[in-house]
Amino acid sequence: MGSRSDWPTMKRAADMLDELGLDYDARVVSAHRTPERMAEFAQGAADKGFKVIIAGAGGAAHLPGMIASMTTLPVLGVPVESKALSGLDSLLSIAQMPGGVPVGTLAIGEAGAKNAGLLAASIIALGDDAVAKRLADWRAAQTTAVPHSVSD
Ligand code: RP5
Repeated sequence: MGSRSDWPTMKRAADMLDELGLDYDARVVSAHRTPERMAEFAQGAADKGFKVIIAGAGGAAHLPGMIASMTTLPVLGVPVESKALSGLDSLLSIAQMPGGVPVGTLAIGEAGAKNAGLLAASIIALGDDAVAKRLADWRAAQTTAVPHSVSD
């Protein structure tokens, strides 16, 4: 994430990964405040064994796109809700990547972070049957938990 202040949002992704039993690193890597840290992380991520990168940032949110420019790992971008523009700035900054460097963009805020965790699990599940089973069980439990009426 671009700032420690993004953590309350990005923790939703971490919670999801915890629930599905996936390992992760939760790092603060700012595109504009720590550009060298960002480059070192993005360029070395694949060699270090990372499989998916979830990048959350707010405002002029160039972090996901910059990371995606330095790796071919899948990058999932989470637009963090900003004070000035409620995250619309973050969303457009992350979603409107020019053709050639993709960022898979999620919804603004906590729902986007949660779904980024789920989507990362889906990607990992393509090559890991145990993760695929946990993910399928989680989705089934979510379905079962939906009541048929408001009095249930
Ligand atoms: C972005 O600026 C961060 O991702 C964060 O969402 C936003 C504000 O950062 P702070 O000023 O709270 O550190 O880079």
